[in-house]
Amino acid sequence: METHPKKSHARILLSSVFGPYAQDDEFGSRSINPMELYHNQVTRAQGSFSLRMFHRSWGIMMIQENISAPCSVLDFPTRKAFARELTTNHYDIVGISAIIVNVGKVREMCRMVRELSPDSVIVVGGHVAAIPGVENMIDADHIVKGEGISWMRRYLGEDEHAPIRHPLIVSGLETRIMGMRLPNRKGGTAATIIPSVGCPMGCNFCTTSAFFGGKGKFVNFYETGDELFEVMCHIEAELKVHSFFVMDENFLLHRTRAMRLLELMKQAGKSWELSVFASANAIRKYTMLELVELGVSWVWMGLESPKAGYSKLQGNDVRQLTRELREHGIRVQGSTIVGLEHHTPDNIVEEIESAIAHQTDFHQFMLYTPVPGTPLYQEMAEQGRLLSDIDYADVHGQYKFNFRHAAISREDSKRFLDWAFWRDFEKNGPSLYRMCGTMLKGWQRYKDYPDPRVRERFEREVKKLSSAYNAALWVMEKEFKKVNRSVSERIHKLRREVEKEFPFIARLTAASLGPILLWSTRREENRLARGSTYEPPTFVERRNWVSAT
Ligand code: B12
Ligand code: SF4
Repeated sequence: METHPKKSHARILLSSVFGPYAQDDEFGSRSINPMELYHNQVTRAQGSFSLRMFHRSWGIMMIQENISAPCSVLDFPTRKAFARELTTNHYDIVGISAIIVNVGKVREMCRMVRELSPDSVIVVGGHVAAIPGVENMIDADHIVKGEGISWMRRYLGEDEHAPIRHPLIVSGLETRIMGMRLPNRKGGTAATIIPSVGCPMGCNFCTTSAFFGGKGKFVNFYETGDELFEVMCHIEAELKVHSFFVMDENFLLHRTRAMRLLELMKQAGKSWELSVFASANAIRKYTMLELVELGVSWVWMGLESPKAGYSKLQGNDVRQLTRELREHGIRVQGSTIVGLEHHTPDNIVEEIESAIAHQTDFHQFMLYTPVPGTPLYQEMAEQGRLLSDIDYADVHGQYKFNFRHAAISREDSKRFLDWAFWRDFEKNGPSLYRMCGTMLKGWQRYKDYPDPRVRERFEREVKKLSSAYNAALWVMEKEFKKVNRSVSERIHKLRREVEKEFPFIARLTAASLGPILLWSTRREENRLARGSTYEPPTFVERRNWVSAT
């Protein structure tokens, strides 16, 4: 492969695509597609109870940390900020990171680089690279498919097999709920760790699996529990965290690594909390006690549909599994696909109801979407079922089908999707309430557990439940009467239970903080009704910069 003539002396800018994001514009921003995880695809129908937060662009942070060239990361710029960065600093290489929906922004950013910094080499990476014919849509010099750290190291003439250094990443930013911004306390938010990219399960629709090699393949940054433990200890010390958001598509699938991590955690007395993604078959490789001792407190699990035949769900009663996890204090985020091949207008309501009956703490719904690069996309293309006039900005699974479904129209796909979100909210209540229920069960079950690491973790969690969350329960109980009286009664019962466990503090906070939260919740409801949206702030971070000449 060709290397850059300046090798590690090349000055590099790595940028994510420009905002604002939560608006409709000609570059592909969509109001339905904000730069938010929960409000975009999980709690979007939950009004002021929706969990709002931003996440940094970890791919470019990982690349920056693992090269020795002088490098700036520009995250969530405006077009103006991107232009300013290009003109105030000279860059030999401009790297742009994007996913498929943002191809229109990449096109514009390439145009801007050619105009404002004509000597720069343009490198585009991330999922956008999977679009067939992307080289004719954007004016870039290199379009990188798959893992980017090794590519960039090769391009700079560096050792692509050198160990991976992990950047310090605070997982969520500017978290808000019920109209309140949570305080930005050091260590108050989980740290993100990224043990691998890709997933060997190779589900036909899965874009992350396909992008990093497909079935049977993935790229491991940290092979062993020992390596992972070392990285986590470092991050714990620097960021003062106990809690980790483990960004690995199927963390529990790698049992040897996870069990070694547990062994080391026990030896060192680490009372860590892990939020993980895992498929049902992988979770079933563990006993509940192993999961609890490993600190697993939140699991993102694909429910898809029991009739779809995905191997990860084979032989698993996922509803029973969800119940069990929650009884052990593990919050479950379910993910259901709307518009699978076997769905029809006659059976889809029943399928959505069945998904909702899992009673997960959070529930993501996504349209079945053939995304470029996946086996599903290939199959649909071969069958001539892809709709040709759909803007890539609308291919994200939260709007309408981008293919001809055998039984469901494009318009109806959106109606069913929106209904699924609403129905889950109406029947199961705000996710914050559901989480509180799971936390209480965990505390009740494990408060006297012999392992002090486990007790300490549940004690940490329950502190929030016995104070601020109980005030939130008081508000949710009041406000939810308008939506569903029986859920409001269930919230009331839970609040009483919390107050029985913590008679003084829980009542005191409900009485003192409750009215303030009620006021901020109603104010937020009004703001949302007026169309208010949230945007992430811009970040500029420089590394090896001083040594640059
Ligand atoms: C965190 C995250 C987000 C964050 C925002 C991140 C950000 N700042 O942009 C939030 C929650 C806001 C978000 C939103 C959305 N997301 Co998102 N998100 C993720 C998630 C979970 C992790 C991304 C990550 O950091 N991975 C780890 C890093 C290391 O991997 P990476 O980013 O792929 O980077 C590697 C390579 O791609 C490459 N690379 C990346 N950039 C560059 C740049 C250069 C120059 C080079 C050389 C290489 C390179 O090198 C990196 C290291 O190997 C992924 C799923 C996943 N597991 O990756 C989905 C994912 C990226 N999101 C996805 C989607 C569809 C969305 C949404 C449209 C929501 C939705 N409806 O699903 C919105 C779009 C918002 C918007 N307006 O742009 C899809 C992308 C699909 C596709 N093929 O384009 C993914 C893959 C999820 C999925 N499986 O469907 N997302
Ligand atoms: S198990 Fe999940 S991450 Fe793995 S391929 Fe299937 S959908 Fe993708």
